Amino acid sequence: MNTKHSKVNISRRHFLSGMGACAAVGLLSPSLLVPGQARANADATRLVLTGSHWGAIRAKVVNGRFVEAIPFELDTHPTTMINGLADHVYATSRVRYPMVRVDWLRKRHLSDTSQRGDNRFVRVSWDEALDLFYQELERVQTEHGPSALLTSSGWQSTGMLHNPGAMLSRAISLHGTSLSTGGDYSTGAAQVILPRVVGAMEVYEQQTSWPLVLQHSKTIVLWGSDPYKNLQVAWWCPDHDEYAYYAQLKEKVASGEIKVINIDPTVSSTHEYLGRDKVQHIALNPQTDVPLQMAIAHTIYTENLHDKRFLNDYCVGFEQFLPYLLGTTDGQPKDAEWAAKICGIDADVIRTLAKQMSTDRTQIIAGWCVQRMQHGEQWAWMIVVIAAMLGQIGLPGGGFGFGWHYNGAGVPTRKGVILGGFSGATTTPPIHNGDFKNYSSSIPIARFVDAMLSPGKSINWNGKAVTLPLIKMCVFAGTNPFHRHQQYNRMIEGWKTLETVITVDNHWNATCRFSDIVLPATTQFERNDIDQFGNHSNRGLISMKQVVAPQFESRHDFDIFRDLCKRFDREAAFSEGLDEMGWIKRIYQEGVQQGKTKSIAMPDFDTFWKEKEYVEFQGENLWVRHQSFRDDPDLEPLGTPSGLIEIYSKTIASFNYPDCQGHPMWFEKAERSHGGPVSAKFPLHLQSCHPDFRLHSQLCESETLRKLYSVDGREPLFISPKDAADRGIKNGDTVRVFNDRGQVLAGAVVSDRYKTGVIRLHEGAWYDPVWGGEHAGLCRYGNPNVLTLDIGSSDLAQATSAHTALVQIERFSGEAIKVEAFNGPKEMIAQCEYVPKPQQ
Ligand SMILES: Nc1nc2c(c(=O)[nH]1)N[C@H]1C(S)=C(S)[C@@H](COP(=O)(O)OP(=O)(O)OC[C@H]3O[C@@H](n4cnc5c(=O)[nH]c(N)nc54)[C@H](O)[C@@H]3O)O[C@H]1N2
Ligand SMILES: Nc1nc2c(c(=O)[nH]1)N[C@H]1C(S)=C(S)[C@@H](COP(=O)(O)OP(=O)(O)OC[C@H]3O[C@@H](n4cnc5c(=O)[nH]c(N)nc54)[C@H](O)[C@@H]3O)O[C@H]1N2
Ligand SMILES: [Mo]
Repeated sequence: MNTKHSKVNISRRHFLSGMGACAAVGLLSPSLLVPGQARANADATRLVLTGSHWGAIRAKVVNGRFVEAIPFELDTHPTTMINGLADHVYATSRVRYPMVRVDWLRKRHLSDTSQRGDNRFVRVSWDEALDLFYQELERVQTEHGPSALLTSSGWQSTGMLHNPGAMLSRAISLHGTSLSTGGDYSTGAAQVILPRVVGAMEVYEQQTSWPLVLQHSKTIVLWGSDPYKNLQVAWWCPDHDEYAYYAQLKEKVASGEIKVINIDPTVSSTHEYLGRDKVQHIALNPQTDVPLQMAIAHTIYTENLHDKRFLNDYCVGFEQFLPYLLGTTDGQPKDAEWAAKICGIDADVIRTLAKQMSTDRTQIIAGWCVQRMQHGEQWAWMIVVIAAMLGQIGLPGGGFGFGWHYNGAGVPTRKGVILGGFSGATTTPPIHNGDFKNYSSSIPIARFVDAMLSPGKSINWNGKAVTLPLIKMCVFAGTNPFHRHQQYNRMIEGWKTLETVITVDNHWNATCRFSDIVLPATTQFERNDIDQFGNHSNRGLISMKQVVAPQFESRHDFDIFRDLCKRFDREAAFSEGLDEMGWIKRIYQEGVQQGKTKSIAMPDFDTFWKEKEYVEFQGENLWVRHQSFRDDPDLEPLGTPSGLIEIYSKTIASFNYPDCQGHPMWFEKAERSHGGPVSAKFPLHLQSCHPDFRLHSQLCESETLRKLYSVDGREPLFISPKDAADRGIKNGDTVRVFNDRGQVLAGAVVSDRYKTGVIRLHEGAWYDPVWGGEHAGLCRYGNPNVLTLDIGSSDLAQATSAHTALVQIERFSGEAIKVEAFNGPKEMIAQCEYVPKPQQ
């Protein structure tokens, strides 16, 4: 099932490495090694170097068409996903022209917003579209003020210049102040709790160098983490160097030198890669990690295996936590017997696991899915508490880490430069600087639909009170809220209260469908840019050369937002007088200056751009996370109030939140499978993990990739053999997945990698409503967020709880319904008649 080293790529790698360079070059002619410019003129076939979230490629262009993505020579572990990159340019779903929703074009902000989702749009000129955009900004600022305007971006594309989020942000803030948001969907709970516990976010940081882990660790615990799948993509262009270390880990697991334990309801891709039978699987019930953690802590303590010196010298508050752990406060010892009933793991297995973790060096590798749940903060906190009790934090191959599956963590960092890029900030003051009218000026991003539904409501957020604003207008660039957010039918209700929604995107996804104005952006393959090569590894810099001309009427985000700024006389403040190449040159030259301060020599810009096309940095530094703190806690204190690890946090206790108190605790979930709340009605836990063959919703548009995983044209629904048999479901059947929040169709894939009671629909599957905006409306393709629950993780982080959701499944026996998600809008003429939705 996993995607790395697909046949295609494996054979290509072997092909390249198995022959002399000349032979390979001959076959891939024109030469890989001649300068880009010469290549460009060579003949009708060109190879163009560029980077992406999926890695660097040589894009093969034949007669002006991008036909194939060939892995960059320095990427020895390319992902299968690059085979979808040409489709990213040419898919049927490309946004071709500026489009305005029929009724909005007639009545502007007074339109019938319940028609959103019916997908009927009118093509307009760029000038008309940008005039409308500007007029709406002006109207909302004057009529309602900054609290009524929300902008947001997300995973967009790589590139230091073409950063749609920064462009959106700069353009809007040159016009007027607007709502700001905090947190993100990735690590919303962990990034709020961990700074209070260990003084740093932990999630996005570099981890201990792999060579040290491979040398020192005896036990590696993968706790809800699937690096092998998730490292395929990265924020900047990945080099995929970390995969070489996973290959070494595999060898050490095979030889018995390192023991790997996978705590996960499923056999993850990493588990499968390391060897199904070589890895110990703790297939706990979903959402029950905290009871398991408590029982591990209880065993470590009662067996006297805890490191008293570490708890004493490096931590505060173990004594306040202990009465809860032992049950003196609530009469319930959090022992293995207690936990076994909740998490479905035998008490003996839990005790053995605790002892195994206490023997020799243990590295805990924690992912992020388990914090993307109700009370997700508690699990992250308990990871730290267990590691503190083991006393190995700051030792090579010991302690905890929350970022191993992301941005190539663990690959030693090279000495290099980090480019600045186009910034969303500006020193030019805004034209409109209105009053927030007692509404808060910042909200947690995952609660933005709460604001639409309950403006004026007060909620708690990390020690502050937030008054949710009355939002009238949203602008999105580089994010797809109709993939990202939870519980769409609730979101659609909130969406109706918005007067105007503007989206800049390159694919006609469901967010475009639910917008009023849609502006077509170029893809990254239609522009020039520059990127980091490698993330934590800092392997180098890479030029991103334009592969093909902009398709249809798409324009670069840079030009779109610059022309918007022209309408209020801020063009110069936006562009700083530079064009695309001017910016790229400036970004590079700032890097050269930075390099000088670090004694790193870099070629001049012309040599870089026209000849070398990439720069490789040298000097790998081995490093141990938290070592400086361990070596000298007085000189290198953590950023917590005590400077130490806070097993008990006075600050959090002082907030008096019922769902996040002074020390980690087990709280029952709103919905939980395996006998928990709501499971009698909806017995199956819905995982909406990150996809094997996509980056969220990006590349779902690729038919080439969909052929690898879709089932009869729909998103795969992974289900255990028993759950399938109980429902008479066979591999390849179309199934209906439903709960009280909605329903979707999907194609069954029966897999013994899933525990009974656990099913999966990957996040990012395109939402394909039969009639947009209707509650009962079925999603024809299989998007999980139709079914997920939209509540905050707790009063502390107010993060998404996407993974707290139960469903039921049945074989779908209705008439075959065609998937329409990838076909773009229905183009209407401005005078077309209103067609009401059919009554359901
Ligand atoms: N149920 C569930 N939901 C989840 C998650 C989960 O685990 N379960 N995970 C959450 C997480 S961790 C995340 S990070 C979010 C991700 O949520 P998003 O960041 O919203 O996801 P993407 O699909 O990457 O959306 C990026 C959008 O940018 C567009 N785009 C690409 N290039 C450009 C460009 O150059 N210009 C412009 N203007 N647009 C461009 C793409 O076409 C796409 O529509 O999803 C969250 N949602
Ligand atoms: N291929 C690919 N890689 C990606 C992305 C992508 O879209 N595609 N997105 C990137 C982004 S933005 C992010 S935020 C990260 C996401 O990183 P994560 O959130 O860590 O990734 P997931 O794969 O969703 O989940 C990791 C593991 O958690 C397990 N899990 C689920 N529920 C439970 C539970 O109740 N208990 C335990 N113990 N384990 C559980 C899942 O079975 C899965 O194996 O991935 C990044 N990498
Ligand atoms: Mo994420």
